[in-house]
Amino acid sequence: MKYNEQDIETIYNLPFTTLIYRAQETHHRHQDPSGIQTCALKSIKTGTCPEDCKYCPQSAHYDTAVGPEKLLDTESILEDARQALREGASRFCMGAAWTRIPRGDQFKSVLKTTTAVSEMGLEVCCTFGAMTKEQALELKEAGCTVYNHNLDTSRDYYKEIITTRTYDERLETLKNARAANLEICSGGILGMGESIHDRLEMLRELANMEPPPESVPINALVAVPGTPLEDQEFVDGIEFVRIIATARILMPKAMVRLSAGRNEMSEELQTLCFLAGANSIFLGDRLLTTENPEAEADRNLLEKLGLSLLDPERAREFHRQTSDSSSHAHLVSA
Ligand code: SAM
Ligand code: DTB
Ligand code: SF4
Repeated sequence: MKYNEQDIETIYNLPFTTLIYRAQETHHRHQDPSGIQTCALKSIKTGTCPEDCKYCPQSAHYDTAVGPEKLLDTESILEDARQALREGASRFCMGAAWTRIPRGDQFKSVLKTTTAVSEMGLEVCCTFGAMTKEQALELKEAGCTVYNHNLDTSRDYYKEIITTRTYDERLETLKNARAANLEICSGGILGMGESIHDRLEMLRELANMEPPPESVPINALVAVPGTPLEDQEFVDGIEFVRIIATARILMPKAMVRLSAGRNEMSEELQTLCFLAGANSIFLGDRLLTTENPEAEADRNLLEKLGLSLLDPERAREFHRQTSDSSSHAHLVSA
């Protein structure tokens, strides 16, 4: 079933109480309701990216405080992976400021790191820019489980944010990831000046993929000095929660990740996001280049809420129990 604009607007505009109720109903049917997936994030190659993404502190087009760093070697990345395991992360995400995955020694090194991290018992997620189907197959073979590649916003608004690559190129990479049997992690950023319609169009694009992404990261823009979006106001909290709830209802089986911007959110706003169906966070005091809450603060919050670290096997068990026929939202009217 494909969602149309009207279906999605109807869900988004439900009275807040009903929206959260529907999101919770979906969440309890398809997910372990008390489990929060914890992912660690590591920038393995930072800065001087040739793309002009207006939100990104790593773009070479803007003068930000992010200094360039060459690709890190396997051993130093493994130190972070060990710490991630100690802190209770179940997934280790590696990000690189590349337009596309390079060929040659750098890719070989990344493949070696991927294998070593997966052998530690962590799920590996990579986000390295565009990739071919062959590269996707090699990553999969090396032990990568998931590829992150965000649509970021609607097809229309994309052109306002990035001019050096196209929406279709993004979709092509996601197709290549799928063809190699990699899981897909794809979402976007709220608070870049886009309209609510743009946000819903992005969700429509994601929810209509066949199959939809297994993970949907929803980032709040972290307005970084030096980027063209440095003066953007932080996204409205209630609008943010409505998008999380809509994503949960549209993509019942996905992990909906409350991603960048948590450092700028109160505990109460994050809690509303969990109520709306978010069930994944980045754990550790750094995202790629910006700050994230301390792991200790996150553990305290989860404890206060009686939520626990999600066991990936338990999560898969919940997903297996729900039949395919119920994997699409029940459309509801107010
Ligand atoms: N270069 C690769 C790419 O663009 O796919 C991977 C790394 S890129 C930094 C990964 C994602 O981080 C982007 O797609 C974007 O959604 C998110 N991101 C980057 N800067 C951000 C910011 N200032 N605030 C929120 N999210 C951001
Ligand atoms: C995603 O959607 N958010 C993460 C991850 N995927 C790679 C990245 C957030 C980056 C925030 C800006 C920074 O720290 O540089
Ligand atoms: Fe480069 Fe990715 Fe940042 Fe765009 S979002 S500038 S592609 S690192």
